[in-house]
Order: sequence, then structure tokens, then C-alpha cells
Amino acid sequence: DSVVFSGIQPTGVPHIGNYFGALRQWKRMQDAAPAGAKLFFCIVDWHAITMPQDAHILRQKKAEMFAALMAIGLDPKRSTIFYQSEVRAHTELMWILSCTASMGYLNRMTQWKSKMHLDDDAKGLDHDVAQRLKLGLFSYPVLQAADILVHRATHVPVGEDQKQHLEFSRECVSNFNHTYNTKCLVFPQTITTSSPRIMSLRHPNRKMSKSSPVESSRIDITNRHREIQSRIMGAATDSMNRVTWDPENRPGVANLLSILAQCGYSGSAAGGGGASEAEIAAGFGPNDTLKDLKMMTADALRLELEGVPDRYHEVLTSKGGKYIQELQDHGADRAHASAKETMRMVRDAVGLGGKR
Ligand code: AQP
Repeated sequence: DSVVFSGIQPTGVPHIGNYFGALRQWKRMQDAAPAGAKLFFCIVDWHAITMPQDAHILRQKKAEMFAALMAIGLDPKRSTIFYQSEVRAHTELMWILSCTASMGYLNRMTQWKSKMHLDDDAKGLDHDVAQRLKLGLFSYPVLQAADILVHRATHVPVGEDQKQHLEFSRECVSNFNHTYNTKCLVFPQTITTSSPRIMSLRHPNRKMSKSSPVESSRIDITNRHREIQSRIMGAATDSMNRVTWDPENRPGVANLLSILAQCGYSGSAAGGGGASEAEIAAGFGPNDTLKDLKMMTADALRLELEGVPDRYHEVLTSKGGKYIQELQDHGADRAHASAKETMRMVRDAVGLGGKR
């Protein structure tokens, strides 16, 4: 039976980039899952602390992320939604995997380099970088591998930027199974989402990001229509007041067209949705302005996110906060049970204890 695993960092309320690139896919996978399939969606707070976090704010952001996942339609009866730090087995397996993982392989990973503002092809661990780089950021992919492998996941939906880490997870399986002459860890398959990178509304050359301090640079999935409208109307475009599809020279306009395409907008001529950005742009006439494009984008987002803000606030406040607590405990118990089975096999293969 298939086991789906994916994670998201509790670094803010998810924005439409996270939604089109990941969360919407999670919901679709849940709804299409055959009986017997298991789905795990993990709020990865241990990953979030690779960058400094304030304890109070982290706690709040975790609850907000949990409520946002419920608001998009993840169902705790069908999907296990949980906080990573509630399931200690993730870090136990991380240590065990670390003992057979290669530093050279981690050194080639691009994510820690980008967080350290180094080029992807920078060699890496020279003296200065090694002083500044924290071990947790460097070994992040080992924890990510443990997250996946501890639930014996077979399918992992991720964005393009995570493919390298998934490859590393498979390497961890080979290393471990080979070293201990076992088959207890399962090779996960990557399911890459084909959605485009949604860019910042303020700086369309940077990706939309939930931890950016500039709120108007993104659309949160919990924004109400008025907020969506004001952020889209204020989106940075350019001085040519016509709609054309030219991602290289007109990144701001292209970003709005991408958002429209992700919303399934088909233009007035085509029908049935699913038009490409170029087709959508071609549907605009010479008299249509960027304001028209922005109004359409804001409307399409309103339809796409209909009901999400209400459900989000309901989950957060229901039973004076007790409802979300119950859901969190339920998810943690289920994830714990799943990890326990794998860890029994892993400890047995390595010769470790862990009854207490
Ligand atoms: N701008 C984006 N466009 C499309 N997909 C995106 N994702 C993130 N940004 C965009 C996808 O969302 C999933 C979950 O992301 P994450 O929280 O694990 O990490 P992230 O990529 O670091 O997300 P953010 O929003 O940029 O958060 P911060 O600001 O904390 O770094 C991933 O599948 C990712 O591809």
C-alpha cells in the first residue's frame, strides 16, 4: 500500500506559492487516495529552528499552519497531520542515518549554500564558512530523510527545489540497508509538482516567501478578498500598460498570468479552464490594461480561496482552542504509532535498545 509523506515549515501562514506548489497537491492526493493508503503531512518545526526563531512566535505559527492545513480541506480522519517535534523517532533515526551518510554528498547540496548566501557551485566548507555554518543547517537533509523513511513513505510530493534532497534520502536508504544487510528502509519515490514558482508581488525576481517581513509581497491563503485585491492592485509590474506573456522582460506581469493560470482561468474565448499563460495573455485585447489583468487575478484568487479564511479562523478558535489541541494530539498519536513500527526494525537491524 502506498504511503505519502510531505512536510512544510511553520515559518508563517502559507501563501499561494505554497498552496499551488504543495498544499493543493496534498489535498488532491488525499481525495484520490485508495482505501488502505496512508498519508502523513508534517509541520516541520525542527527544520524551522535551523534559522533563529522566537519560542512564542514559533508556537503561534505552528498552530496557524495546522489550522491552515485544515482550512484547505485536509481531513484528520484520512490524513495524519502532526508536528515533527512530537515524534522523537524522527531525530533518533536521523542520528542513525548520520552514521552512514556522506559529508561529501551533503557538501554538494545547494539549499544550505543559498541560506548562507553562497553560489550553488561554491565549493563550500572553507574555514570562514565552516565557522558560520551551523551543523543543523548543514545536516538538514539527513533529518528530512529520517522524516520520510521513519514512516516508510513510498511517495513524496515536493517542489523542484527539493529533488536533490529526495535523491539524498534514497542514498540514505542504500547506505543503511547495505551496511546492516537489511531491507527495512523503503526507497521513496519523488512526485514533482509541475506548478511554476510564484514570485514576490514586490520584487518579481525573488520567490514569494512566507518569512519575508513585507506582507504585501505575498497573498496568504487566509487573506480575505479586500486584502487580496489591495495586494494584487499594488503588485509591481512595469510601464507598458498592455498584457503580454514575456516572462524574461516582464516578470511582474508574467507572475500575475501564472497566478491566473494556476487558478484554472481560461479567458473569455477558451472554455473549461486549464489555459496556458501565453493563451491567457493572447485573450487580452490592445485596449485591456494591467488594471484589468489585476482585477481578474484578484477575482480568480477570491474564487480559488473561497471559504479558506472562515474555516481557518473557525479551527483556531473552536472550543476556545481545545479543538485544535485535540487534532494535534490525534495526529501525534497516529504518527508515533507509524514511526514506532519502523524503529523496532531499525534498532533490531543495528543492535540498539529503545524499550524505555
Ligand atoms: N514561491 C513559491 N512558489 C511555488 N512553490 C513554493 N514553495 C515555497 N515557495 C514557493 C513550495 O512550498 C512547499 C513548502 O515550503 P516550505 O515551507 O517547506 O519551504 P520554503 O520553500 O522555504 O517556503 P517559503 O514560503 O519560502 O518559506 P520560508 O520563507 O520560510 O523560506 C515546498 O514544496 C516549496 O517548494
